[in-house]
Amino acid sequence: MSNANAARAVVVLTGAGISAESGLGTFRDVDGIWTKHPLEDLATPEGFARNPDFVQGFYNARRAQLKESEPNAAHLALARLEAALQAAGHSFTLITQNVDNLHQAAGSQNVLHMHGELLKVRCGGCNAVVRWPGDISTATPCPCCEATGLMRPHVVWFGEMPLHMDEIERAIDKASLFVSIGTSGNVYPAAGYVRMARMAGARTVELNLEPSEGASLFQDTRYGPASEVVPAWVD
Ligand code: BJW
Repeated sequence: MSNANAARAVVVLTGAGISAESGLGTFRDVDGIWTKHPLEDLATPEGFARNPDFVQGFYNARRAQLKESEPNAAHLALARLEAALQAAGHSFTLITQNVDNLHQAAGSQNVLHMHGELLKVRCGGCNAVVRWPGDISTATPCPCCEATGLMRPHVVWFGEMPLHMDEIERAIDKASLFVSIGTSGNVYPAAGYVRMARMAGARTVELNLEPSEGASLFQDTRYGPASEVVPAWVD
């Protein structure tokens, strides 16, 4: 039994790096999304208010890219780990900053999407969250309140409150093992979770292509592509 399978309460935090080998771009790497498009225009409520069609077009393009993507060996390894831990009566929580659905496609069950989900849209009027109905423009009416012009991607932009905060903090408070995978550690509150986990007494592990911003806070580190280091760590 590996260390991962032996832990009582495992919390895993994932970021864009885990989906890089599935063909989805990261944000801050050399050719990352924010090097091609200014984040102020695409990932803030102010940017959306200034140019909603541009932002909807950006998210529609990422949805099209997601349709062509499949989970890789790292997503599959985490789904195996969850199944093994649950069979042993232990707990497993997967917190992802990613808006793709590749963890679910790999078979993960307990996934908290703290930055929302690409395949959902939200009404800015009544807050209804619904599955993305296909290409969406600002003129699409809300299926719940029927208001037009208020549908937006169900994602968390800078300055907005991430989702599932209470559930995430409860899981980290009980964690015996905290593992961070494929995230640069630049964006809060996720970047603060390793410190929170240390305070809760958890062992901390970083699996990433290279040391993240918070690398010194991790007790174990393994660097390399997620499709190699994650299965090697899990199995
Ligand atoms: C590989 C690999 C391979 C590559 N294998 N690895 C000053 C100080 C502190 C905080 C703030 C501050 N000023 C403002 C803030 C708050 C702000 C923030 O953190 N800003 C920072 C820039 C400083 N945060 C917010 O506004 C958040 N809300 C908030 O704080 O609310 C208030 C609050 C208060 C108290 C408690 C709780 C909340 C909201 C943040 C929303 C982020 N949204 C985005 C867009 C989502 C929608 C979309 O996808 O379009 O989320 S931005 C973007 O960054 C996206 C990601 O989820 C997020 C994190 O990026 P990630 O995943 O780490 O990707 P990269 O590209 O940075 O890193 C990839 C890593 O993978 C690298 O390390 C590579 O090496 C590695 N890698 N290939 C393994 N094959």
